[in-house]
Amino acid sequence: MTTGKPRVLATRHFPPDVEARLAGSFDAILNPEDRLYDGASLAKATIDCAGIMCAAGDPLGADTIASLPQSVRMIATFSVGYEHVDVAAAAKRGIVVSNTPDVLTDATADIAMLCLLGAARRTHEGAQMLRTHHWVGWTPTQLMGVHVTGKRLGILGMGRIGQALADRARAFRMQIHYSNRSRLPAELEKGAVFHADPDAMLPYCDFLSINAPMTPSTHKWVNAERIGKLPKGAIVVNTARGGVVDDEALIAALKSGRLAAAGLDVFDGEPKIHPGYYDLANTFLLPHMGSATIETRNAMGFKALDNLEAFLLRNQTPPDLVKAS
Ligand code: 8YV
Repeated sequence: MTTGKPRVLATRHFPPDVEARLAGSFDAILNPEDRLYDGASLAKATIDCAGIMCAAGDPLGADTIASLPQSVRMIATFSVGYEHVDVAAAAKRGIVVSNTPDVLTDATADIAMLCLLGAARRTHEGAQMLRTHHWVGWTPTQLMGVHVTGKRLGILGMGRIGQALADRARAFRMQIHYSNRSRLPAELEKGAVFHADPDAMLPYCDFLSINAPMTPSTHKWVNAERIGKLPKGAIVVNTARGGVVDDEALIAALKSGRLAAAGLDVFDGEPKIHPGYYDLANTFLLPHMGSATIETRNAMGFKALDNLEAFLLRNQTPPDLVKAS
């Protein structure tokens, strides 16, 4: 039965309130079992679709985009990161792309601070000791971690999430250093030290937090050479994209003690993470939970829908249009 509304395919099972609105506004094809599409099955499933609501990890590279039916006019990703969508290939096909900035800033910055604290204070080891019945009781030397207050935090990528992390870290009296494509105005910089050359920031990082998107220039940016420029015993935090870190180099530095610890929420090739991480006690690892609050996931979905509705129902430019760089 045709509803007369544009057809939109949801590649994933989204929160109930988001799917309810999607189904109200559009002729929605939902994915209640949350099965993963590959490029070929996605192209087949989008026959007669005007829009696709997708998420990070979906296969929307140039090959898939080239094989999408002509009916597809818009891809709205339920994420701020859009490295999974070949925006240039979409533009070539006349397909517009939108993302969901702003609404996940606080939730992701919270998780970055959690990763920082979790790694510094050996919380994985402590929690595991307790839950495996190996806690013999308090001792004066048990699980001594690294102090956070007053230390230097270097932030690679001072966009919305980097700035929100800096705000949180200031409450811990951390000294903020950052590197970004451009220097922030003083009211946003709030006294943080800007490093035009990100490599030059590394010697100042007792903690290094990755808050930069995954691009060809950030791919495996945290490598052995750069880890060597960090102070000995530094801590690396990543809540952006796993591909920004060279896993082999990070794991070697965590094993040798060159780095004290790492707090990671994202991984290259997730969910099949580098097996070397599983047995490393000095890691605090989370399964890509940066935006995982009910409020945030709803807000992301509603933002994706604001964009789809603007373009497909009202013929307007989507408010969060992503342009090919
Ligand atoms: C999302 C994220 O939950 O928005 C992003 O870029 O990394 C996550 O917090 C996920 O990517 C959903 O698509």
